Amino acid sequence: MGITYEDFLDLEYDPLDDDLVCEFYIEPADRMDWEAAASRVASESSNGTWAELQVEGSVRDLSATAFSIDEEAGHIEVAYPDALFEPGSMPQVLSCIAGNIMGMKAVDRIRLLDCEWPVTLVESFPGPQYGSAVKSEILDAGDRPATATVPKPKVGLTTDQHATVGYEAWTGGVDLLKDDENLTDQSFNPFEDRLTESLAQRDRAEDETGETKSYLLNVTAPGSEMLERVDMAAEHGCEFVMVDVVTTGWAAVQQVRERCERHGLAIHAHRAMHAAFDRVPDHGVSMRVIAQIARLCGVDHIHTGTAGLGKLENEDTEGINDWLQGECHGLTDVLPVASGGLHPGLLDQLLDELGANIAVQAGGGIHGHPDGTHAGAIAFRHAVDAAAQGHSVEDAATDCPELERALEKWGTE
Ligand code: CAP
Ligand code: MG
Repeated sequence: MGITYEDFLDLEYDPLDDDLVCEFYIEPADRMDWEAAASRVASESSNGTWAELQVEGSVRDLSATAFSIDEEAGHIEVAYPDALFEPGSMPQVLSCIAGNIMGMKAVDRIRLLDCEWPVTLVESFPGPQYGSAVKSEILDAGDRPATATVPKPKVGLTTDQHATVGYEAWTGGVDLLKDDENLTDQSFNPFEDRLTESLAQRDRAEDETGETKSYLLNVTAPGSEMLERVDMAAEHGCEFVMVDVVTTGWAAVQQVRERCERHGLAIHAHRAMHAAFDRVPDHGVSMRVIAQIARLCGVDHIHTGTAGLGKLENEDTEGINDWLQGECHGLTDVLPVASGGLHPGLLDQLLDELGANIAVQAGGGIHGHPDGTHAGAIAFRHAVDAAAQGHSVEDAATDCPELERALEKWGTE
């Protein structure tokens, strides 16, 4: 007898400590019962295929097992043996648990919802170097959220305009200047010029404010160019680099993590394109799992949304943040970044939802202030400080005219 789909289903199976357990949402295709669909998911994502295979030896030890089916919720659980995975290779892990199965005809819909990562696999990844400790080890943010801003328009500012916006934001009270996700090395604002001019303004702002300021420089680039940009960032005195982790790909993120360790650089992860995987709620890969992958690969910050406030669709920001900051076999935590349509009028609600151990980021909500970037940064920082101490933004506005103007413009919704 060869290996068939049925061999991948065992509803009595009790996962081993070093199994990777994945929870999926599935909708079986027409004429496919739940057991048949679940066993096909386990088979195609480990070592089975559509045809019965005649093989000898220990090959069965690498098969996954679908061990739980909840038809009402549409959830199944699959346990993967440790030996199926190449230690420390995120691309290989994802080619199993989020690979061919995403397109298989046995299911009309399939979404990887959550993973329980075993200690063996976790220990094969580096995890973050700093995580939320960046707030005190690199920045002066202490118990309040770290604050960041991204110059707007996203692209098109000259290098000089970009660095000037940075100076105004830093001196207004923002900790971090961030590049936008689609700003890398274009002719209107070349990478190296931007790096040197922005850091010169950063140094000026630090002298004037007496606070530590830093720059999230977008090093996203193809091939070895990205590592050269990491080296350049370190040589010029950056403390962070920023990477578009989804468009770049996890193998490249792992390379950057290795290189950043050499320089002691922290990694800010922007997640542009994540919604291609996680926006449709019954298919793809959840943001929760994308965030887990990012933590294992070793980013220090990752965008996780704004708890339903702001301009973008969000998946359970609070639950994702709890995972990123919870225990996972000794991995360092990650500082979640709330961003996307934020303005000062939302900050007390945001902190009520997410607490203060986050970074808050605003583009339009700072540069769109009626009195410009500097005033916008003052308003934003004042609102963050007040919200972190449990005050409403309205109360905080009574002694901050810049915040009052921001609330007049944008309100509190
Ligand atoms: C924010 C932002 C970020 C988004 C990404 C933007 O600008 O720079 O890229 O926050 O979303 O370009 O939209 P605004 P997410 O403050 O002007 O909205 O954090 O959800 O990945
Ligand atoms: Mg952006």
